[in-house]
Amino acid sequence: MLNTAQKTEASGTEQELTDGFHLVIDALKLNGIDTIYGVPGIPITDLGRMAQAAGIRVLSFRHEQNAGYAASIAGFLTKKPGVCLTVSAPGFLNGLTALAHATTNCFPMILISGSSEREIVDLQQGDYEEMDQLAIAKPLCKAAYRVLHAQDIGIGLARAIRAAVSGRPGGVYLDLPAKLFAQVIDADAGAKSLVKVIDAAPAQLPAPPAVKRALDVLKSAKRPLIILGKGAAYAQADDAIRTLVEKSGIPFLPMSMAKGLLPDTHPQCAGAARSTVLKDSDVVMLIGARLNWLLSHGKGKTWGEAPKKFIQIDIEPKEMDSNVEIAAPLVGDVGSCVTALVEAMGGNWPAAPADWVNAVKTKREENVAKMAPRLMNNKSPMDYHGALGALRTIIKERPDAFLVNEGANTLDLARGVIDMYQPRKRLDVGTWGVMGIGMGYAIAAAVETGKPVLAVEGDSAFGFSGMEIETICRYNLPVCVVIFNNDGIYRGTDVNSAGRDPATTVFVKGARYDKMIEAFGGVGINATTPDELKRAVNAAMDSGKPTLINAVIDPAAGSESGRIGNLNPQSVLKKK
Ligand code: ADP
Ligand code: TPW
Ligand code: MG
Repeated sequence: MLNTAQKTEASGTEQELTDGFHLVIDALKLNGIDTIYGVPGIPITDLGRMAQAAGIRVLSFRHEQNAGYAASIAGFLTKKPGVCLTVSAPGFLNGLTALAHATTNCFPMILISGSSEREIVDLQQGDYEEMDQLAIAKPLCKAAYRVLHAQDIGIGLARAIRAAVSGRPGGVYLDLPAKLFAQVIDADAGAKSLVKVIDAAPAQLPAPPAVKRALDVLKSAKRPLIILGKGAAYAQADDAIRTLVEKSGIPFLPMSMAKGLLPDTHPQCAGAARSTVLKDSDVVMLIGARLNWLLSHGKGKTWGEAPKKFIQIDIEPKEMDSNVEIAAPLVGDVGSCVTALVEAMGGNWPAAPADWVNAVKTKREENVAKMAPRLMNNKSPMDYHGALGALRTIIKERPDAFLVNEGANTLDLARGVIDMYQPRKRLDVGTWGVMGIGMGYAIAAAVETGKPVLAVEGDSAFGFSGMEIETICRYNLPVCVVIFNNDGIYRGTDVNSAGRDPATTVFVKGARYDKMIEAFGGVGINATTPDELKRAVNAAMDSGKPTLINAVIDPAAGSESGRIGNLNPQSVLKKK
């Protein structure tokens, strides 16, 4: 820090000085935060510049929401808080959706926002971009802090980091008013004020009686099932999880972003027998997965008539009994809990009941065989299965590539069709089913890991973050975006019965999204058959060049709301 501090003459003695800008940067660096996603402007323009000069990677986006989504998924991938940096009021609000998203999805993220002068804001005297940001952020994140004095920057950032990654991870807001950045203090005092967070996410071990209870319930099962959620993926306890699954011999079902924790082709994977295992299982062990809407709240038709017992591993004690009774709660981090289970199982744990294991296997093979011919069709315009059949092969051949995925039909069908082989490679809409994560996620995955990214996007989904293809080209990232262009949301065939404007769910017919990326020097390709699509994606992945492929999908191929049409209320009174 001292080399960046200014020297001044003060009453004849030389004093090393530092300021808020330097202290923020030094505090980030001290805590190993080496990447910032954001949009520059007052009052953080110089912060971005200086951070870049100090060796931090600062990625400038076209919209804060996309920078925020990038930060959130960087947090998921690295277990360090992803940092998003925004300007006051409107920039802050643009980033806030992503902060709430991070909290909802249990991803560690810090939204650092500049803000206007407290004295003016608090008296509502109309400052430039005036807004009480701290108050607005509070209900939407795990914790929110404001730093008013340069000597508190170190402790403020330390609190933000610890709040983001400890316990259940989530979003944290850090408010830095404009005046703070230019505050000058003694450099030595500044250096001493910085805090390197020690053991930011301490291991949380389950109590031995809770481990025993869980194993007793598991042992009593005739039709056991393990469900892996994105909390299990986040934990990076991959070996321990594999050992538990294989030692127990129990079929496992990965939630969307837990796909690849064990390969989808693993003999115990029940992904292709989902409805059977949910309905017929009698004991279900949840590992880092909530019984929220994505699992029908643990009750109702999806789960069948027979009584069920749940074992739940989660770091958040309040998650237990959130929807149904949890017979064996195991509160702790996934790594510690799974390791404790494996140890307590000992050397002669009984094999999972063979009739159940075989029933699941048979069902799964039936479903896979049913799907296979649909994936090989070479229709033009393509249907979803034909196009996804091509992409499925690409991920099989390139298992270390990331798959970013959003849309409705484009999401639901890709999730089912594209097998994943490695942990944390499938990144998608998450708990909210939100559209708009696509380009932010793709950028962060490439930046954080250097690995190639395939983003499979509905044409509507892409539109929410599409301008970031300029960002992808600017940083020359190995991202290949495939747009499933069916002329609209769910389908491109809707007609407005009043005849004036286009229907609400349709877009320009035959749009050529591939032309967009050409404006920024990227490669644009129009693909009308699965073979063309496969060739184009392989070329993009080989070259690592930013590429956008417009995959022409039959506008009539999709269904309303994809696979969650049951959640879509429809009027029985509407006029024909
Ligand atoms: P999915 O959508 O894949 O079903 P959820 O987001 O609903 O997964 O659930 C993830 C759960 O994992 C959350 O309840 C969260 O508290 C928990 N979790 C996150 N990280 C850890 C961890 N390291 N150890 C234990 N539980 C965790
Ligand atoms: C932030 C509502 C869910 S899915 C979707 C929308 C607008 C787009 C589906 O069309 P797409 O996919 O992407 O072309 P396809 O293959 O079915 O045609 N705003 C936000 N989030 C959500 N989820 C919506 C709106 C929605
Ligand atoms: Mg579409």
